[in-house]
Amino acid sequence: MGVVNVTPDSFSDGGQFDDAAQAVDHGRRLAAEGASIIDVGGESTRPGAQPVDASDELERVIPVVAALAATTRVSIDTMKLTVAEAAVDAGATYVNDVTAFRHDPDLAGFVADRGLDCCLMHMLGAPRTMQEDPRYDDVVSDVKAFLEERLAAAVAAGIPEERVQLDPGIGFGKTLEHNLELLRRLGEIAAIGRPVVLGTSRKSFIGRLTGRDVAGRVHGTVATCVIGYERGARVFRVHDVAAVHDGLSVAAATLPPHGA
Ligand code: HH2
Repeated sequence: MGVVNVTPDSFSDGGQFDDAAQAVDHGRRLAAEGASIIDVGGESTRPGAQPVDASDELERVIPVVAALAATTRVSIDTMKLTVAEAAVDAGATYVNDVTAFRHDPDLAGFVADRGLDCCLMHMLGAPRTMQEDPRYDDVVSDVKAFLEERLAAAVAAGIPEERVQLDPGIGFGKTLEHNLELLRRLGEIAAIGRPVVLGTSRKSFIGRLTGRDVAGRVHGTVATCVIGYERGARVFRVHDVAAVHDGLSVAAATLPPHGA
């Protein structure tokens, strides 16, 4: 899953693709590098980010979704029903909601009615405050229980279980140690039985470990994806598709099939 943020303020690529034509070119490049789905977002969820109005978000993402959907599979990264509706009308077939349908519960019914795939992600709190002293009893058990509950809510809303993917939400209300523990024990999340989506790309915990700024976190990102793959993750939401694709190709050829 290649990331295209059509925002002025995303933590790693903010301002680079806030022009629609640049965003479309970038999405096409990521598809050519091996991404099978392009995730288009118009609202940053980085720590401290301010919410964006639906009208601004629509203006940012819809032309990009429409152009990319002509040649590649598109996911819409939004928590808002109105944005998801317009993006699906423009050709998106997957809804990536970092609030797991908690922000807009009607989004679940929409995904069900339109037969879409979706990703439900764990986040503790809201982006503006989520990094202020996050605490868990046991981060992996707590995240797993949350994802099981949101999966059940999605199924109760009419979404077939096969359409749901689950994401532990790396960096969303988590300390460095929480992120590492989730990666280390990702198999416990995969044991829920749905495909696990992993979003480690260029995130600050990699910077904490390597001392690198955002642009220098590609190698650390590849390492996290290979580790995640080995522990059962199957969708990798990344900015650096070519590098991660190479890393995963080698890992997939080398490692025994999951569960073998
Ligand atoms: N991370 C970000 C945004 N959306 N979606 C899923 N499913 N998983 C993630 O880990 C995830 C996500 C944050 O990264 P990015 O989009 O690069 O930055 P920003 O939120 O600042 O736009």
